[in-house]
Amino acid sequence: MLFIGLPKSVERCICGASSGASVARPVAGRRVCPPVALLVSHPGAIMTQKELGEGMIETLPDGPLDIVGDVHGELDALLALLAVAGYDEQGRHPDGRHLVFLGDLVDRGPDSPGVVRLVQRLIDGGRASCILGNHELNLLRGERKAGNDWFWNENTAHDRRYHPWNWADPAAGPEMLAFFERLPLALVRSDLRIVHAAWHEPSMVALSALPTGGDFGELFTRLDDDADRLLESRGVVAQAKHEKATWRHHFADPEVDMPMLHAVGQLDEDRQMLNPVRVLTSGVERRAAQPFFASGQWRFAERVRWWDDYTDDVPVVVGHYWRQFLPLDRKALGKGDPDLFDGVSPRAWLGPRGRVFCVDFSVGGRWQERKSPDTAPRSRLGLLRWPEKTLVLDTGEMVGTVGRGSAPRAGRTAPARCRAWLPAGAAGPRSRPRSDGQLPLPLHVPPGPLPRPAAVLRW
Ligand SMILES: [Mn+2]
Repeated sequence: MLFIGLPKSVERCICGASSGASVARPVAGRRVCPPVALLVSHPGAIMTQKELGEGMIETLPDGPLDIVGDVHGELDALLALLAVAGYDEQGRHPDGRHLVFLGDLVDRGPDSPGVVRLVQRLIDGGRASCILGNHELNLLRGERKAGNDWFWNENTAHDRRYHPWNWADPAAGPEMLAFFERLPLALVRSDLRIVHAAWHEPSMVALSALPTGGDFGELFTRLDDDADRLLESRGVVAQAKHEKATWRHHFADPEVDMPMLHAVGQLDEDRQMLNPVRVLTSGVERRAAQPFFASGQWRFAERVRWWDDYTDDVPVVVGHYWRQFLPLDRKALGKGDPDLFDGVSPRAWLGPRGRVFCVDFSVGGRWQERKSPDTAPRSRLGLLRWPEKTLVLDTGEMVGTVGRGSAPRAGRTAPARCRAWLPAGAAGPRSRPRSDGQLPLPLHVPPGPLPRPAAVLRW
């Protein structure tokens, strides 16, 4: 088991939920609050003799890294990015760089099976590492979610909007799931932490207190079941059901004047935060102040900027959150929740000490951009160079990041804020005025047409 930089004990409720429970009894050497003590000591949580830490958190190799954001089946963008970044057909880099994939390789885009095959081949060749994203986890759990019918082959009406796409070979399904099963939840070394959505110390501690088998999908389901039992015993489920009763026929109607359902919001927050695998792969959520409509239904709990509470020395790199390299119409992408990056430069390190970076630039929405072939895509697939801290994008742009390592200042919650950093319709970062005065602007933007992906790399 490997936990770098974790404290021996915590002085607050490690579930992180807003229940306000006090620190109570030790479990597996950690001090945890009563609900989590109940959760981790529940017989249903014990699966096999294997320790959870084993295979969940792995060590990054030494040397320079190229950390690639969520690919979401966009194979051409990935091939273009690798070519731009200087990788050869075998995934070798002249400077010995190592690729790290942040998870969410699949769904929505035109060639999820192709992306998985490529990344698997890079990993088998020792050229790359990859962590588990929530989209891979959905497949491991057997969940049918928007954009993942390429795997299930059920030709669902909802997913026809993503066609044409390459379907998974049903015979290759088990092998693909076995590949996802081998992916760790986090990768660490002394100068870096890599996780798909959130580095949330209480969840890390909770994971370390749990015994498990090697099956993430099964673990996830058991953690959910345990959380449900706990919340039922506390009456939260009954309260939420009562609240929902009046509105149950209106949850998919964006026009209805939906009131805030507080118990439903609390239940959603608790279900998210009591499952540490959920927190690491899909982030920290809290009861919302107001209901909002997103991805086809009313919601009462929202994602929060967990990085605003991250004050550790070791930087964290994540994907998952739909950052906008150029301003995008979030509503058109089905995202009705508040934009966590509102007013923050897409090149900015996040949090009070500028120690967190998100490398997801919304290429998961490119399937929709492709429907307007005359318009250049505004989404990007990007990689973050470490330790250089520069961004390389599939379009050939290379830009610096800003705001890392700034000292904490009173009253300053997010570094490198710059409102409306690019007006809608503006050209790329070349035209951007330097507003932060801290780090260099674009290092290099190649002239001429964009690189042709498939012609450069063949796999
Ligand atoms: Mn994700």
